[in-house]
Amino acid sequence: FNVTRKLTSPIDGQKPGTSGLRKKVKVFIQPNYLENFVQSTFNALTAEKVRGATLVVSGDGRYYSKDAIQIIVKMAAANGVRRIWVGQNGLLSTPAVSAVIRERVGVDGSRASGAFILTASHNPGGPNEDFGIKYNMENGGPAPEGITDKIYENTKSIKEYLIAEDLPNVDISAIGVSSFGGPEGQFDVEVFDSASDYVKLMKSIFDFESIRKLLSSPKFSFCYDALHGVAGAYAKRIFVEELGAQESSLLNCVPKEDFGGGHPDPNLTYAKELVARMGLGKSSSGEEPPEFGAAADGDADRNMVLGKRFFVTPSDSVAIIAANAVEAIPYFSAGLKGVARSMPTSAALDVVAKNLNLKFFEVPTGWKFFGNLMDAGMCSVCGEESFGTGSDHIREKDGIWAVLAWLSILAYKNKGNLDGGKLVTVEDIVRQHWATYGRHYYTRYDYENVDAGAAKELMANLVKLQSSLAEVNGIVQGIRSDVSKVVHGDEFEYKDPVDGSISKHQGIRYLFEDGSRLVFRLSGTGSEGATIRLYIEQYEKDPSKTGRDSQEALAPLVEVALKLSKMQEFTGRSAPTVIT
Ligand code: VG1
Ligand code: CO
Repeated sequence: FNVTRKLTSPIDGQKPGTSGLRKKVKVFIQPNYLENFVQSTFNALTAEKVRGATLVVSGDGRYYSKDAIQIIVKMAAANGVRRIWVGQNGLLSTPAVSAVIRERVGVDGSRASGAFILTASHNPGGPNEDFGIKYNMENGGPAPEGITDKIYENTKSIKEYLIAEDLPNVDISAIGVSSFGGPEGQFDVEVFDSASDYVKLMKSIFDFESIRKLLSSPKFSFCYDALHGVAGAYAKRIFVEELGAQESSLLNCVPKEDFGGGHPDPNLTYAKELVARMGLGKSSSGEEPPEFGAAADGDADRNMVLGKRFFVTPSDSVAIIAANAVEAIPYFSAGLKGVARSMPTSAALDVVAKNLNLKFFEVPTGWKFFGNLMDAGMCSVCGEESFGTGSDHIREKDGIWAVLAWLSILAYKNKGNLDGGKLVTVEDIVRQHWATYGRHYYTRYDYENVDAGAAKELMANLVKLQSSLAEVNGIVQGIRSDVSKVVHGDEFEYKDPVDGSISKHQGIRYLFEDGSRLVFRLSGTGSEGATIRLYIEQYEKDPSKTGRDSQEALAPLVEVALKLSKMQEFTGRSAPTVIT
């Protein structure tokens, strides 16, 4: 093939967000849009990470992925990349990409040093919906801010990109290697099985035999909903083939370019079928629900865990996994190096860390911040309130890992129970956890696609208010006299303990005397307008009061948050788009 230099000019708005660049497909298919971003990424990396390198290109299989893969392959060839690895049919979950970078050895003995992941995660897909791209580094984690800032700077001054226009399209449906000759020598594209490296890694972490026993017990029943995302490709291999679950326990496990028209976001609003099957919500079928249910998002890094008629908040989930990991999961048997959560995630994990005397870190939203801690050996288990949970086995959150972690805990707690005795359920485990550690009532209100200017004004007003706590407390007590006092207000700022880098403006916090918190943030993953996220949390230590309905327990704080922020005045919205 030959290398062509194509003239181009900068296109506005290519700043990567919390997790890469996410835009409507219509934006991505504009001439030069993808090409500019990919070339800007190559230019942001040091030469040895491009020339002669092996890179992974794949994603959640959403609409436009197949075209994007061919373009990126041609650009990689022209930029001197030696080898591209593609998951069969272009499918690799985000956690699988991380595992592939860290673990996989190519047919010729090569190792990968980076990846383009093609996904917009939990955002819908299809010609009128979202596409996305992000770059991961040699540790298997998302590019740090230093690199994403550089990519953005490059997109603002780009003048040309390199592409091997005459390279034929590669057949990504068949496993095998295609080799081509270019001006600098050989270029290979290796298509490989999307699941096998990931399955191997999971088998090295968990005790599959004990999970298999749990799943085959007549007392236990299981259900998994991939929402037509890429998790389906892994669910079948792991839950059915390896662990013996019934095929009928898989819902929506065929990956689709448009996720079947749905919103591949595993929460109580969007995972409707699973929620109904689990006996939650209004549309319950009347049949006896399974003991355990879980769902994933489009790229399979998120998870929702449910028990029979019972919802586990993601903030509780990471705390419970951390509290039980050493006993229940072989990978952690030597102990946890530390635990971490994102700032808006509830403090349930903090209490576990304190009780078990574990190192603890609070980082800004987004997985990239956990990676540095893990690379430095300071963190084993971490999580976010946004249905993200994971560990240092890779450098991304991992939806299927979280499900296997819960199944491991259930298997461990039920060791002697599967033949005789009563099953210890998901709900039992959570209630027991609350009795030991106290409960963090928690909810998140999302206001999606709000006018960007209005959202900015709302945030600015909240920051301004923080200059006088006396004034804030006056307002708060005027709204509800039954909430405690605000003792601190700030904009969260993080200094990375490993590399010393500082991330500012990571969300506005109001901290109350009794441990309650209100947090306000603007989303960095939306593709249109602005999304305001409001996080509300209240700690209850008294075991006799940990069983209340969460929305009811939080009602006073919710009222304070909405009135204090003047949500309706600024946004015109009387209710959030989604409550989780
Ligand atoms: C959201 C979540 C955040 C998560 C991010 C990426 O970001 O709040 O916790 O890490 O999505 O997850 P934001 O900026 O919209 O609040 V995923 O599964 O979309 O890669
Ligand atoms: Co995701």
